[in-house]
Amino acid sequence: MTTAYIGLGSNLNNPAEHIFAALREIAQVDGCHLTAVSNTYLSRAVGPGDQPDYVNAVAQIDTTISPLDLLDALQAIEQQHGRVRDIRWGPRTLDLDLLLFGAESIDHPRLTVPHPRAFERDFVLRPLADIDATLGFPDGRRVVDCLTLAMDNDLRPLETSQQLWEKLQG
Ligand code: A4P
Ligand code: MG
Repeated sequence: MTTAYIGLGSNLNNPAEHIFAALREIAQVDGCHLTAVSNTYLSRAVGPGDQPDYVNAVAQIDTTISPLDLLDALQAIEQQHGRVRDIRWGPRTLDLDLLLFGAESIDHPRLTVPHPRAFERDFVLRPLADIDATLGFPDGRRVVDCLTLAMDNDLRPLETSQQLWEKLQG
């Protein structure tokens, strides 16, 4: 059993609903058990052009499947949400990033873990710290320390983890 963290982001077509539905779908993946969710945040988009704000969150799961099988499952969920891959960092209905997979460092053509940009993004680090303020990366850096150095994307709290968790149970 491995504890893994998934970053969720959406900035098209009612982002908060995509995030909520995706949490449900992650909980239903075979071999995955949803164990915690972060607060959700609005954040200023990093990327080209004038894009709507994102909704961002992080999910914690316990899983028995391999990292590549988990990536396949996450990409299948993105596809169900009508994700179109055109412009890098362009607006999207749903982006699911595998942020951490236990203490593993993975360097595969399809999968880099920890997610290479996790260290510098407040919209990843803050929700990670919501779930576990003691969390660290495989290289020993602590999430909370990275957060003090991260770029500021004007995070605004949207829904608390508790509200979200109760809705997920309902
Ligand atoms: N891939 C490699 N490692 C991973 C991983 N750890 N998790 C590969 C998920 N995928 C991983 O991703 C391209 C390829 O990365 C995948 O096929 C997979 O094999 P993608 O989702 O198709 O493309 P992308 O998301 O446009 O590119 P990229 O570079 O992954 O973008 P990011 O870094 O995910 O950034 N601004 C705000 N405020 N909030 C956001 O959430 N997100 C992005 C996307 C940009 N700006 C944002 C946000
Ligand atoms: Mg991505």
